[in-house]
Amino acid sequence: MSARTFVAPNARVGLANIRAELGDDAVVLSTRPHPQGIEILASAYGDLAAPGESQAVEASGSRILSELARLRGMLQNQLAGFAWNAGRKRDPARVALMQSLFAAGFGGTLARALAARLPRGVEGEAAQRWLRQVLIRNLPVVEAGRDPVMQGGWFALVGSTGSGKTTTLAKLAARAVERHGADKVALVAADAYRIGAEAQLRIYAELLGVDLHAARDSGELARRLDTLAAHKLVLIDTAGFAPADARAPATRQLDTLGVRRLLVVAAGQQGTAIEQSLVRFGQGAAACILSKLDEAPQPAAALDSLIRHRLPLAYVTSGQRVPEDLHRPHAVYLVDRALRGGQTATPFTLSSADWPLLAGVDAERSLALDSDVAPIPRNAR
Ligand SMILES: Nc1nc2c(ncn2[C@@H]2O[C@H](COP(=O)(O)OP(=O)(O)OP(=O)(O)O)[C@@H](O)[C@H]2O)c(=O)[nH]1
Ligand SMILES: [Mg+2]
Repeated sequence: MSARTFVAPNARVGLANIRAELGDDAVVLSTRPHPQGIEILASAYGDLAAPGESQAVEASGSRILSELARLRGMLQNQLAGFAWNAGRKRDPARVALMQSLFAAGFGGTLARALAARLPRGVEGEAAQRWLRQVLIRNLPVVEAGRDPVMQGGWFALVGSTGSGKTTTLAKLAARAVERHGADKVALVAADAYRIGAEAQLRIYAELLGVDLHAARDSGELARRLDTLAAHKLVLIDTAGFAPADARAPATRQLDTLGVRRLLVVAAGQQGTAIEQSLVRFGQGAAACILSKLDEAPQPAAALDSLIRHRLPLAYVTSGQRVPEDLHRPHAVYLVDRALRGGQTATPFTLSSADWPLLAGVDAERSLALDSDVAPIPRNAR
């Protein structure tokens, strides 16, 4: 085995030199500080198991190779840790910005994009203020006076099961009755799947004194809509599906009837579920309504998806009361709420010691820690 010593100002440059000279799969054998930065002992991967160089490798066969692979992984993890620490020293503001975003629950795509745009020299509190402003500016909220629902038309509330479509529809209907009068608002129950869906809507229709119609398929809906031309606003309640359900994209066919979709997304869901919902139901939607904000300690994932998809947010809902718990969205409030979510301490919160581990440092130690963790009580399994 032939090992070579590399001296570089930092781990990143050292690694780049090693890769250039010994190949991408070079193995780092040891590192230590050097007056000029860092000294790295490395070997080309092929050299490790070169025939004749190491009889021990041949003799012990796969056991030694797997041990080498383990060491290689460990060293790579340590180098990732060096890179993390080097990055933190080189660009602490960018790293802190990404930490704030991750802690709040924003995703990697948006966090990286924002960190890359942080102007040079903006640090500390100023960097956090910059982040807040950028999020506020980029959150697409529908301005007061441009609310598509109150301007009138045909709207269908679509989205995942239980996201709050029917309750939100009732809240919107109540608002529209106040604005246009009960005779100008009609509801259509187009949820032909869930037992009791029409009955739930009928209760709201009776309370508000508005017409209720039922439509079991798109043909019936088209015919029904033809008869409702005199109404300023028609709100259509649709069946909820899981975003992965094959029937979910069919809700987009409503567009062909001249119906505009309002995507109802529960703010407290996992980022992946929100993203799926936006992709499967939300493409081409008129606007989004963020529901159940009261149940969302970390609504950042929802804001993240809205920002990336540029889907305008028309309303938020924050409780079960009809019509009280329906509000116009305020970007400042929502962004502050999302960033504050990163300060909530729970067992899911990352501590500063976790960040380098995430970057891969000292993977061995983290594995060893497993045995130190207190046993999980039986009833919590
Ligand atoms: N905490 C809270 N609960 C809400 C909110 N909006 C709706 N809910 C509740 O969520 C539950 C489901 O609401 P629905 O309006 O029936 O949801 P949906 O999307 O129509 O459900 P499906 O038709 O079954 O897909 C009900 O118990 C509502 O009272 C909200 O903003 N906050
Ligand atoms: Mg419903």
